[in-house]
Amino acid sequence: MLVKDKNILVMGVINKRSIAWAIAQALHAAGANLMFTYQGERMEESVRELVNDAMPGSLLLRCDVTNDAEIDAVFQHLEEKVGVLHGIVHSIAFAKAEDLNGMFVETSRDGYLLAQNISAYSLVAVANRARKIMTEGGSIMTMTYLGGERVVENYNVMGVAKAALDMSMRYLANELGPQNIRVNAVSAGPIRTLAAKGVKDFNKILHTIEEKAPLRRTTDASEVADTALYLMSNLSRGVTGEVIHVDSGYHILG
Ligand code: 0WD
Repeated sequence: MLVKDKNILVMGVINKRSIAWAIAQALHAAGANLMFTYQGERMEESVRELVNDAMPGSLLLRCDVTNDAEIDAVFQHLEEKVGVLHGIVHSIAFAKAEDLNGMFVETSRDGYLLAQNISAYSLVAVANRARKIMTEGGSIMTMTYLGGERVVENYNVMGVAKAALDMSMRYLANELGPQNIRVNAVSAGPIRTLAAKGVKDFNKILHTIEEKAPLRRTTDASEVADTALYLMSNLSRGVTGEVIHVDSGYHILG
């Protein structure tokens, strides 16, 4: 009954390993009515196949989050087809591969702005449209990482983008609270996905978690998904502006 019949938009599925896909599965199993966005033509077929197989009939909309017209079109479509929106799962980030290793000090202006645009500003852009159709209150969640709180080797420009994302989440939580729209973030431990492929020495990072994290194991996407279910549901009704770490406890270590 947690999210039964709630209309929730899931942004950021690219394949079956995507964290957004694990979240979608948990929400679907709990009876939510899901809608999906995909980045562009290149992704359309694989996302469509995945969604149609598991959740036939789900609305699938194209949305490159760097494009305001595409974001507008998504929410116009949702208003017409669904009417009221209850939740958004924002699980989108991007940085150029060359900016995810080497020296942060050498980050190009382009690379810096691109990471901010896709990984942080997109949450603001989406929330601004969403609030107009979240007429019964709502829950917006995004995905963040420890590298936005402290220096994590090689995370570089993405760490700076996550810091901006975390703070955007808090400003949004403060402004949208009076409308009973809650905004939170889940800080996941490293999970092997396509996005993680861009991070140098990812295996080494996983190994460190297994060795040092309080739970002595890495994070599974299904663990993130269960927390997302909580955030999308009424169980978290008193929680906003929060970063919940689902990382086997690794963030408490100095
Ligand atoms: O270890 C990890 N995998 C962690 C991921 C640990 C902690 C946080 N996260 C975050 C990521 O930073 C991201 O915000 O979780 C979120 C989801 O990441 P994921 O599930 O690990 O990665 P993936 O399955 O690749 O999905 C991210 C997708 C993109 O994939 P690529 O591989 O192209 O980066 O975000 C989407 C795209 O589908 N995306 C866009 N969507 C719309 N417009 C855009 C865009 N311009 N750019 C990327």
